Amino acid sequence: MELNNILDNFEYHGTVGSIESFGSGLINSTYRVKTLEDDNDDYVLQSINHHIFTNVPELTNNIIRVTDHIKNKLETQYLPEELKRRVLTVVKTKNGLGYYKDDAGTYWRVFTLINNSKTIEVLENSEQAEAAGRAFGNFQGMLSDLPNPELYEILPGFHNTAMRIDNFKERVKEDPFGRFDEVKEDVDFLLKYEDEMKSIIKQGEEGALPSRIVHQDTKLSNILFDENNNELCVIDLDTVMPGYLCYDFGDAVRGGMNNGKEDDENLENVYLNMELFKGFARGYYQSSKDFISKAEINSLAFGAKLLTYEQSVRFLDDYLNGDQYYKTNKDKHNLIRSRAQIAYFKDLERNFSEMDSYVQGLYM
Ligand code: GN1
Ligand code: MG
Repeated sequence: MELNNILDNFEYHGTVGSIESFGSGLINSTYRVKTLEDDNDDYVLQSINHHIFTNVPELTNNIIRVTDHIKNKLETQYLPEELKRRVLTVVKTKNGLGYYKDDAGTYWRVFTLINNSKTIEVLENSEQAEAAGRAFGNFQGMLSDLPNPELYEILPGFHNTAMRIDNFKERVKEDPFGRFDEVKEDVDFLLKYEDEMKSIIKQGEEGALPSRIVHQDTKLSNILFDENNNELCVIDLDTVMPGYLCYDFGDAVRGGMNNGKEDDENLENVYLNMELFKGFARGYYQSSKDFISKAEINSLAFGAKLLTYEQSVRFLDDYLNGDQYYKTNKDKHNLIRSRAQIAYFKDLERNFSEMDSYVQGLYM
């Protein structure tokens, strides 16, 4: 399908100069559209993986509600040109919809590209980590008064670790691709933590942790920064849904404060950078202190272990299931990813008490 023709269904302005592959997501495919004129915006064109996000109209509706809400909040603070850098803008189709379905059944959407923004692939210092923490806390804070109705639960039980573990055990039993023998030790290791890892869902069900609107995919590359490394806004809003604060805190520590890569094959590289963690926690504290509860503060450092554990379960589950969910680009990629997450989890275990007391200390 010609990307140019797809784009023509949207209300964009200017002459398309180039369309190039963009970003590093494991689910959707993303392109940057450059327009020739200096005074026209550039755009982000995305095909939505509707095998995963099966209800695209509801997905779109969530994103429009979330971005409109943030826009209304920030309107008094920023002039229009700057406001456009602080929250994503959905570009509608000529029929007024937030997505377009082509003849092949592929769904597309367009956002305005945020001017003079960048992502940070690897944090260089604790100031940057602090900005990242502020960005995610601030995002949660801005959505803490999103009016009813509740957002659509686009991926039910997305970070429901208890459900993930139960599904994983089923998969292990079925072993559809005969890969279990190879991963038996990994499975045994993970299942030792079953009860501990189910505790957050339990606290939620018992009413100890409030359900809130959270981002749920807080990798570092989902924050846009300006040229001076100040946070501008949070992107990739597909999984914004009801959940717990510790999911976002935890997933950011999982992705952004690991000295190694998510799929590092050299496990010696994989460990927590404590200075970055502390910076991140300080930034998160600054933007969450006005709305966070005591029980939620207690859950934050644990969230790092939880999300890392869950991610290793998810990667291993996909490996056992023949690699159908995550894009992979080498043999055994999901297994490599899962083992890197297990190694990181072990390091978080070692560092847990220092992490937890540092976080608790901030809110004292
Ligand atoms: C997926 O596509 P991307 O990179 O934004 C996944 C996250 C995982 C991440 C692991 C909807 O995110 O939950 O943490 O890969 N998103 C979905 O890199 O499953
Ligand atoms: Mg994502």
